[in-house]
Amino acid sequence: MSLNFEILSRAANEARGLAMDAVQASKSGHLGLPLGCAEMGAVLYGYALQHNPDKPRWIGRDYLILSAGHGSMFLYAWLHLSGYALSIDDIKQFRQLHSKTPGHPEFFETPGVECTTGPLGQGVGNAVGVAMAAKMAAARFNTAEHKIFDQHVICIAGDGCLQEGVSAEASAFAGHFGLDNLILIYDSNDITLDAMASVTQSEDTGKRFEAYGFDVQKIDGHNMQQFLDALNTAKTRDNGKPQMIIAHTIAGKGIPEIAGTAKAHGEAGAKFVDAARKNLGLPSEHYFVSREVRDYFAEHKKRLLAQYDRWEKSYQEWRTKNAEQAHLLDNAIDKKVPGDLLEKIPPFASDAKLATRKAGSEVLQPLAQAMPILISGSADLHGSTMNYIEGAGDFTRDNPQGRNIHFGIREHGMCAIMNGLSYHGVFRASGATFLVFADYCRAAIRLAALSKLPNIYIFTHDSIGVGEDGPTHEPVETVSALRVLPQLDVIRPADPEETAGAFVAAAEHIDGPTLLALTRQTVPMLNEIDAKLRREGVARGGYIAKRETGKLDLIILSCGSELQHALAAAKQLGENVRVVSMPCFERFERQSESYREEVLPNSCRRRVAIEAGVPDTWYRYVGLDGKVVGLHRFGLSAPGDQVMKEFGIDAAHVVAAAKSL
Ligand SMILES: Cc1ncc(C[n+]2csc(CCOP(=O)(O)OP(=O)(O)O)c2C)c(N)n1
Repeated sequence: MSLNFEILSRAANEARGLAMDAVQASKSGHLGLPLGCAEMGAVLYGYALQHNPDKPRWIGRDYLILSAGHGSMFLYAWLHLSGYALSIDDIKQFRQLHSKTPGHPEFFETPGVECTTGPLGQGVGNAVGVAMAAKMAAARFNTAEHKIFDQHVICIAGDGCLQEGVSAEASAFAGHFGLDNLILIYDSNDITLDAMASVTQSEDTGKRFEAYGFDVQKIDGHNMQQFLDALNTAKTRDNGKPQMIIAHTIAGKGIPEIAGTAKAHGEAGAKFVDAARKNLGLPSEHYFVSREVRDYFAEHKKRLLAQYDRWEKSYQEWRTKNAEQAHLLDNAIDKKVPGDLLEKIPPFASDAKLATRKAGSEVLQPLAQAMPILISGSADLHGSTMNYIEGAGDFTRDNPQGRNIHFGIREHGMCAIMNGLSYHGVFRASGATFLVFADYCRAAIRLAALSKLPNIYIFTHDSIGVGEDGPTHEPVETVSALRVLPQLDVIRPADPEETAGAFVAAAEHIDGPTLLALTRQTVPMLNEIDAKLRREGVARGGYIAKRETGKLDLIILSCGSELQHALAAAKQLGENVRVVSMPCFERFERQSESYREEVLPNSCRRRVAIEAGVPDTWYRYVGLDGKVVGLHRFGLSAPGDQVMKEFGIDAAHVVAAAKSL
């Protein structure tokens, strides 16, 4: 079958019309991209993409990721025309309360939306992650006879996406690891939001991507044949290179008053829409889709479903012949986690002296064995973060089965790529760096939380206990800053047994990300707390680590490497003192009110918390009457125990604080 230019041009203009009507009605949104990329949308959705509108999560589909998420009406228009469960009424609700058509694409909210995008550049990182996951899945599950995973990942990015550093990190990674299933379409329209792109960029982006290891083609993005040829070339070149198509387009094409200028980017064109619609041959009826275009897409959908059926038949054969692999894949997609993970982790010797990062390393091995889909990467710090899966190999061009990912010194890219792995939906992504660099990752972690991706962040060197490396490497505000991110579990375990509980809690938490904050320095085994309680208590977020023997009149709260000081202080303060271990605020908040009241009874207002960091988040639990032993300044370069001492992070200061209440 060849391209039917006439009907696809018409579809492009009708998609333009849908974008214009929706933006006009909501008095907000972005017209530049949906209008500028309309011809490419027609070729992709009307011809080239392998997908199934009735089964948006079909594992054999091509992925289309709109990194330039502000152009969301592009996606909504084409998903609607393609026959996804996205009605014209949904389009009419663009950007309205609880609609399926939010301002920027949100994963979960709209069938056919692969990733939450909007913060520019993230989608490029996501696409790289999806492409990596697709490579891994092909290597793990395809057989000579059955190619279950055989797809392309197409990403549409604008100048903004490619100006952002995260896309550079991710693209360099894609080039290095030879992700030739990735096709990056650069919507090169020479404009950004404020001005012409030339005001802020003069680099040769094509050359830059060639230097990353991409193949680069340049086309007129309004020429459907050129675009299709470029797509086909990109799909069939077998040279181990990711592909870039630089599509020169006119932003806002169809509204002459603003087309090709920075005004086209947003909703400024909305006031010219009535005339523009006429010029495009659209009738006065808004949200118009012609019978011919509807018929074309209905026919096209039949072709897509037939293609899907062929895949499904081969898939069923594969399932019969590879029952064990099929079972593994089912469990992976359903995010099933083995129920007995805690039992798989041997107890730590009661006289062990380990940093929690080292304990984490020991915990990770049996977990990784029990969860063959668990992937563990590090931003060039495996040696320090200690999250290398022994015997699982490294992910490389030649070994896509490898489960250890060397992300390089690309923390932001790593986290955006991890999001892509999770969006893909087969693998569990974990990644590691020093906790202080969570700030480099934050934009991607925030999106993981928003999209409820079950990522596991193994972030080590979690306090001033880092010591000699000094204040640049000593997080003081980082744990608290992460605690305020909605939908992110932050777990800071106190000793090796709590670390075991923390890793299992993270593995079992499948509807959102978990960040594990682990120490660089050795911590003692807290044997005075029952080992089973330490392991299982973490899952509840907070638990009574030491119960008072007399009448309760003081509660000391802590977590991580400071819990030892809370316990030591309690010994000095006598029988009426309770110690609460609070490794994860978010998990504790999800417990029943009665459980929370049992652990932290309202009646006891004499409370002290200790953490080697800024005190603010602890006031939630110690209240106005309580005190927090912490620090409100940056750390120091010196041996870690001396830095702790210098700032009074010890039992003596807890005792003093308690006595002062
Ligand atoms: C990280 C980030 N910074 C800034 C913005 C705000 N913003 C949204 S679109 C845009 C302009 C992007 O230009 P381009 O990618 O060329 O998009 P076009 O104007 O062609 O639609 C800006 C600055 C954002 N969404 N994300």
